[in-house]
Amino acid sequence: MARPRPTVDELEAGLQAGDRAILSRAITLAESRLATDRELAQEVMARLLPKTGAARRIGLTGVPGAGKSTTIEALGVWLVERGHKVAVLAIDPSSTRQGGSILGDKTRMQRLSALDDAYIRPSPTSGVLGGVARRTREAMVLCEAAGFDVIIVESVGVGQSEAELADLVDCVLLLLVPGAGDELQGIKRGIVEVADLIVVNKADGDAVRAAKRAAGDYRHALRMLPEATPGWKTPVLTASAEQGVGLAEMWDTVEQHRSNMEASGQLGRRRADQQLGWLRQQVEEVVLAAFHGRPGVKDALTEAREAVTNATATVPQAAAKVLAAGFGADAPTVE
Ligand SMILES: Nc1nc2c(ncn2[C@@H]2O[C@H](COP(=O)(O)OP(=O)(O)OP(=O)(O)O)[C@@H](O)[C@H]2O)c(=O)[nH]1
Ligand SMILES: [Mg+2]
Repeated sequence: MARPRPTVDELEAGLQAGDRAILSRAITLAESRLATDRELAQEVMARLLPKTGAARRIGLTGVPGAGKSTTIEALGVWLVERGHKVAVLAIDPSSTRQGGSILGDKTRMQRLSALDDAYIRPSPTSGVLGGVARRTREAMVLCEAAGFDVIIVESVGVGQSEAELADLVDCVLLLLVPGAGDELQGIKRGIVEVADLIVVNKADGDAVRAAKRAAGDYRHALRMLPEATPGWKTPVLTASAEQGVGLAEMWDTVEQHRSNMEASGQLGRRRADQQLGWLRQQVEEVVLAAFHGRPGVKDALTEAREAVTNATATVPQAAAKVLAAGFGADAPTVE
């Protein structure tokens, strides 16, 4: 049954009071397929925008089983104990993943999810509007508006999501595990290239030495790669999320990265690039969808595909026909 929609004033007041139920409601409105819901969410975001942006935005990535959830639980509790308010978001469409969904993770993040100063947002089920990155961005802004000063975005490091992750956050933390001399094997180079901090997890019991050795290997390998943040040498640490070892060092390094970025101006540049990239993407997506929605374009595209496949027209000729179908007399010339 549909709940009555809150007013923009109610949402604003609720967010400012740090009300987690209102926060969930606002995120759901931002993801809604209903334009009126989204407009409401945009309105409250616009009001609160000046109060956002100060949070630590951290991306956590790593192969399945690396210990991301365990790390979030341990680091999150550690941070809350030190007075922080921690929000956890997931970038993955969880429905396609086995066992790793952040909703299932709520049970693995039991201590954290029980805390008043923590907020864990389950991944949206499929069928909500917008790309994953856009949804995460808006959820992040709303969490900041609700007073969360540390936002951790979890992403499983197997696909293309790492570039997307780097585009959302200030600091990418890559979690690795000591493996049989794997160095950079099995890990997509792309992930390593965007990592601002690498942590070799599961450095406990018999694995301590292997973890230290792996950390050394990664440090060595990193020298061959460009810096993820200009002017910052990606540190490689070891930790045991399960035993809570290495958390202070992990957080110190995140803070050092932050100070480094602030001092060099990288933080402002990175965030401006992210915002402008998002702006461009939104305009382009809408323009493209509007073009494809014009009468005649679909048929013209089908014909153009056939013409190109059967070599009865050149590609520019076929493209010109598609544009003419959509734009008529205003069709831009094909270069
Ligand atoms: N020995 C040891 N085991 C750990 C540590 N951290 C996590 N684990 C174990 O590794 C397994 C996977 O941990 P998760 O935290 O669920 O890993 P994840 O990266 O979130 O995995 P996905 O969500 O499936 O991508 C669990 O059985 C954990 O108990 C650690 O520091 N030391
Ligand atoms: Mg997990």
